[in-house]
Amino acid sequence: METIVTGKDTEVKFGQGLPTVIIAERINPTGRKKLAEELQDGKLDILREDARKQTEAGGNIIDINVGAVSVDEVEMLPRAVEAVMEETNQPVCLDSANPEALKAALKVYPYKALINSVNGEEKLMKNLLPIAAETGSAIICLTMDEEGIPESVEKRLEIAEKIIKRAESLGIGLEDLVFDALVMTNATNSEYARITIETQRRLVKEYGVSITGGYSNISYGMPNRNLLNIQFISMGIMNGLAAPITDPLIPGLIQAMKAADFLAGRDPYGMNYLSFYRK
Ligand code: THG
Repeated sequence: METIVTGKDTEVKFGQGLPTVIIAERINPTGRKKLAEELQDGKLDILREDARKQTEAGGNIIDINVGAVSVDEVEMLPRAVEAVMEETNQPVCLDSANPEALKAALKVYPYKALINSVNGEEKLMKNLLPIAAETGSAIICLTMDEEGIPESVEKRLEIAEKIIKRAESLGIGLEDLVFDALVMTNATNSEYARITIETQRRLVKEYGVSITGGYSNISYGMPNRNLLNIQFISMGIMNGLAAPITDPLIPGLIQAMKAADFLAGRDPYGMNYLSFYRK
């Protein structure tokens, strides 16, 4: 099963057995005061630079989150999408829970986008899955619901099953559902990394779906976050991770991913690895 999203003259494919692709996360005002201030002033200079730099660094899909205090996402998300399209041909991932903002952004995006995200909450499934169905977008599905983030793998799988059934009833194919097994900081509970990996393995085994996750979450509160992020992405790649949400500018991350793809049998004969080092 392959998930496909597109930009201008660009197709990005990911799924089991395919090389890992990066959903580039930097366009997000969380923890970035300057970006938040620009968005509040209606400016898009930093956002444009982030789109360009992340593409140059090897980001394959550009996540766009404009959710800051007092920013009207319905107005800002489509403007941000238009700005990103002027800087890069890589497809976009629309990171918002606001159905009106998503609809407005999808209206100005003439290609196939990734929506980020729905979860097992009744209200979200009711509001967001029809938008994915009607626009032919792919959509990230979080394995949580109105009761929060389940600690157990079994409960996360039950929620996945519920979302899959609902999506199927709207005619959304399994290839357009990208599952987020939920990455939480391992500083809080040292089983969290294992729970995420186990959930991913089960989702792949039972449904064959593409897997994503906010991989930078693993290291909150710990020193040398980049090291933990890189290590956890490598572990994910051996265990079915198709498209991590992460920062492609982290030094060494792209190299580690190419190595992990090769070792996980996702880069036959090391063709990508070899061509990376021929450059
Ligand atoms: N799952 C899905 N989508 C997501 C997440 C997820 N979207 C948002 C988030 N989690 C992933 N994106 C980010 C973006 C930024 C940071 C972490 C995750 C981050 N920012 C630095 C900080 O806050 O300290 C600042 C970065 C900088 O200035 O360089 O850590 O889990 N589906």
